[in-house]
Amino acid sequence: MLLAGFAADRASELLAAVSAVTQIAPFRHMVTPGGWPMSVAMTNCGIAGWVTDRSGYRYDSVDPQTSSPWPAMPTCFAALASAAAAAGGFLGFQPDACLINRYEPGARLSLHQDRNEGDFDQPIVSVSLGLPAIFLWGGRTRQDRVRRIPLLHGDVVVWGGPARLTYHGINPLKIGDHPLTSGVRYNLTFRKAL
Ligand code: MD6
Ligand code: FE
Repeated sequence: MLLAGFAADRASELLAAVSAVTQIAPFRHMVTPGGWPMSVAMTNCGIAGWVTDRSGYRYDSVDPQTSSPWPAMPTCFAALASAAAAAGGFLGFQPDACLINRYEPGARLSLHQDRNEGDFDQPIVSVSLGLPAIFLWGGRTRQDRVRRIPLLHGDVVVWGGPARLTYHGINPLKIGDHPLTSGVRYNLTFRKAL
C-alpha cells in the first residue's frame, strides 16, 4: 500500500534524526557477497542492523565499522513506522531495525527480495525523503513483469501479507535539487528483524 505524503509533515524531524544517527554510525558503501561495493550508502539504527560483506547478508547487533551497537531507534522513527503500518492494516507493528539508505545520482538497488528477517508475517514500512525515485515492483519470481512506481518525498510504502516477498528495486537516481536534502534521496526501511 502506498500512503502518498504520509510522512511529509514530519520530514524535517526525520531528517534531523537521520543526521544524529549518522554522526554515530556513518553512511558507508557495504560490499556484496560477490565483492562489489553497493552504489547506495547505508547505515542502521535499532537493536539490529542489516549488513552485507563477503560472507553474506545478515542482521547484526553491532556496527562492524565501529564495533559498537547501532544507535537507538529515534522515537520519531518508531512512532511513524507504527502509525503507517496501522494505516496500512497492520496493527501493533513494532520495528526493531531501521535500514537507512542514501542515494546519490546514479545510485540504484537491483531487483531483490527482503528475506533476512525472522518473521515474514511482519510487514516492512518504507519512507522516501528528498529526491524522487522510480520504485520497481515485480512479483514472486525475478522473471515476473515489473511495474514502475514513482516515490516522492514523504511517501510511505507499507508492505506485507501476500506481498511480503515481492521482488523490488530502485532505478538509478536522477540528478535533482530538493529543498530539504539537496542532491540526494533517503529511504528508511523499518523491519522486525529478530
Ligand atoms: C528504497 N527499498 O526504497 C529501497 N524493501 O530505497 C527497499 O528495498 C524496500 O522500499 C522492502 C520493502 C520496502 C522497500
Ligand atoms: Fe528491499
